[in-house]
Amino acid sequence: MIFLNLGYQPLANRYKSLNSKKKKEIKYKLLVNFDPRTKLVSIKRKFSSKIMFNDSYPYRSSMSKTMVNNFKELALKIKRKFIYKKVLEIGCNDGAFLKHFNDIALGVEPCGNIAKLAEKKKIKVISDYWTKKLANKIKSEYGLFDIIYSANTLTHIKNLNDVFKSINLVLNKNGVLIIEDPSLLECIKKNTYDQFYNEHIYVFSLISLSKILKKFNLRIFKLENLDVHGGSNRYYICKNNSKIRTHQSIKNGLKKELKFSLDKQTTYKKFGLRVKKSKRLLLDIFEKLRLKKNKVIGYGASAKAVTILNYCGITNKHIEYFLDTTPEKQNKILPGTNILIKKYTSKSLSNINYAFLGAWNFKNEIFKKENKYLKKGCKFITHAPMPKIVGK
Ligand code: DWN
Ligand code: SAH
Repeated sequence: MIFLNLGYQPLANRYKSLNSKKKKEIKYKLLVNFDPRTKLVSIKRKFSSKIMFNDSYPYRSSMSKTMVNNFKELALKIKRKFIYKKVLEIGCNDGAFLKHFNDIALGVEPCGNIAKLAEKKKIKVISDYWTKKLANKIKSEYGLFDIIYSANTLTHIKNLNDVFKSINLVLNKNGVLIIEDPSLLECIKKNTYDQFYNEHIYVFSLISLSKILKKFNLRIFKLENLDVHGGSNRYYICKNNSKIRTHQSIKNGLKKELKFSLDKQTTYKKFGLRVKKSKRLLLDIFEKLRLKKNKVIGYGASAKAVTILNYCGITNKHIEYFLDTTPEKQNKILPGTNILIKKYTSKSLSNINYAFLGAWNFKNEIFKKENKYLKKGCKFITHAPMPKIVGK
């Protein structure tokens, strides 16, 4: 059942260079589907990894202290709780997690430019896509792995059958697979419709992921709810016949999702209506500020911001420019909006009254960093859970 139509959207991480500013961008209809049988939420038009992830991919995991700490804390936890000899990460990006294991770590990262950043941290990286062919190659060269980690990556890969068959090939008998992704429950609760875009092919719930894993004789034995990326789930998974016992958090997590009716179509229909209302309210805020000739900029040129702005029809008429700390995004155009992205400096907000919070998932980190300007009256526009202007 299609429950959300986010209109025509460009590929979210395809930032345009200034010389190709006038070139027409290709946009695709973005529809989001709930399957009442499998309970899986996915986008209708699914792109292959090769189209989305290549040597000009701009996303770096280490651009926020929040994520750097998140990966560090998990690494410390793994060191405390598990016995392991080797750690594999699928979608290791710039090595923010694997740097804590370097000599026993192996990373898989298809984007050559980003893989290089991980290699600079002395991590062994294979720059390729996660497939059965690659898993077999890794198995013959490195043997089996005790820990396999993948954050915000497996949901980006169209063929989940291939993903989990490949993982089974390299996971040790009593090994642990840890998957971390935005939680569907939190996304529905907080109206963060921008979690649905071309890279987020699937948004997992505990209900849907448990069903998928059963087919591959894999079992989720523990669930952790995290604050990162607007509310994420960290799933600890083992082979069905592993000695590891299933933790109470699984029962509790399922209960929570069922209580919220995450398995029912009506939940998604109501969400679809809330999203339409959210669009109207956000546009209202921008239109009012524009009519009063207020200067508005954007803060954090995230893929999620691309989705929000393209859905709501917000362009360079409403937002003068964006600020971002990522070198790969600076002096480029935010896809589909004609808005220029400028380099962030610690003084960037000195004459700014209004900034749209594109990196809303890092609100705490950003508010702490910009406390001085917030106190002076700078305000942020945010879209979730419902559009509003926030400040100090
Ligand atoms: O799943 C994905 C997640 C993990 O990362 C990928 N599909 C792509 C990407 O999604 P995103 O672009 O929506 O991620 P972020 O991490 O929400 O992006 C935040 C952006 O804001 C980055 O470009 C960095 C920037 N930023 C900034 O300029 N100043 C972030 C912080 C915290 C800051 O202080
Ligand atoms: N794990 C990091 C990066 C998430 S962004 C984090 O949580 O911050 C998604 C990452 O998945 C990108 O680095 C991308 O190159 C990688 N990726 C996408 N498709 C992939 C595939 N088919 N195989 C392996 N990695 C993939």
